[in-house]
Amino acid sequence: MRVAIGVLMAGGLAGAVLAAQGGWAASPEAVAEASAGQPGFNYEESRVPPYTLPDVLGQGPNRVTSREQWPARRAAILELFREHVYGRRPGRPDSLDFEVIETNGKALDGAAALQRVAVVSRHRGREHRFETILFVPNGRSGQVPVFLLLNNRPPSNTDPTRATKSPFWPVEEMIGRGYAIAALQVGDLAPDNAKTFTEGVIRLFEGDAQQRPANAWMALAAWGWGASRVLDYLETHPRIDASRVAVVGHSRGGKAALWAGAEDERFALVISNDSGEGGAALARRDFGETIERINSVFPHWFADNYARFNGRPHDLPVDQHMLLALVAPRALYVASASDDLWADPRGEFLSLAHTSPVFALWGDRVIAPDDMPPVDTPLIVGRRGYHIRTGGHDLTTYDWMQFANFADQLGWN
Ligand code: GTR
Repeated sequence: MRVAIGVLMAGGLAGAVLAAQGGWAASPEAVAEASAGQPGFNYEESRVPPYTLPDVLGQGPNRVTSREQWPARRAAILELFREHVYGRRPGRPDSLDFEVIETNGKALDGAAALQRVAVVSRHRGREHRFETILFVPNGRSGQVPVFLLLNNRPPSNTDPTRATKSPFWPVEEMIGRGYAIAALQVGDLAPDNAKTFTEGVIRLFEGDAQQRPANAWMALAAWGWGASRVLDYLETHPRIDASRVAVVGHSRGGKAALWAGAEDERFALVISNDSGEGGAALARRDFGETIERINSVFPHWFADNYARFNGRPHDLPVDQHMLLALVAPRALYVASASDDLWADPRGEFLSLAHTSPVFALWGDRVIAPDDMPPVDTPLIVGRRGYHIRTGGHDLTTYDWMQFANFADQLGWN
């Protein structure tokens, strides 16, 4: 039996919007498995309490009614996320250089050109370097679009020798689709542990400073900062179309990819895979992981200010649909997995749906809350795409092929 949940949009919109459930419903097996795996959290749709989302277009006389008014609203929302959620990241370092580590014009049996490049930042007498790996298809002439992965898994997933091939970064398949594909290793920017502040790019900018403000940048913001520096490099690459760069991330990498796309409007396509809490999923929707849990287990991911909302998501001045809306009018793709209830697939979809008032400013059709598709049935509406894949928390070749399909539809190929 399907249950309708009431979602009241604050301000602007008259009355309550009833959000019926769409095509997908979690299987009882997935609910049982999630409950056993991470007990003490809600995985029952019928137990999600009603919630009120902030109106993405704003309230009162300043409520946005035209696309010309969006940039000011966008800037205000971005500031709220910097202050309360992800922290404030710096701009470019004092100097930035790109050093070629390796080139091979005939990689993949001649199908692609491989480049490994060190991105070298110098700032206040300190130096930081990290590597990016790039494959560009030889079978396509001219400048080509590229997908940049923020790799949060071991480097073997982005093996430049291709001795190891991982579906997490399916080079051969993406090259076959005519797209370039790149990666960076997130831990090279900021270790995914307590050393976040003492190694990596936060140290590059702040040295050994002990006191950090409660809105200081943390690991997720540092990873996205790295994506922007790779984009700086891609802008110099003769074979890359820098106006068509997609930033992609899975899970914690997906949270970082969304924030990278918010902070850097040069990314033309932003892709979140299973990003969940603090990513695409609505914070106010009590399902799966919570703000309190994420801040206690991963205190180095978000600005310290975010912990003020532990157990109080309703007091946040934003919700994650507003993060997704920051991508407009660029392209946005959100992917979920049917057994990944910890990440709240429906909350990820609803977040995307609630960006509709913003994308509608550019004429895109509304994605309604009850438009959630069944598994393995991608939904593409103008500049936005969504799918929920059968299976668990992972980034797979299926997911990548949907990203490529979406890019094709955007006219990238
Ligand atoms: C989990 C975390 C999630 C997600 C995941 C991952 O433990 O609770 O928010 O980020 O890790 O990155 O795989």
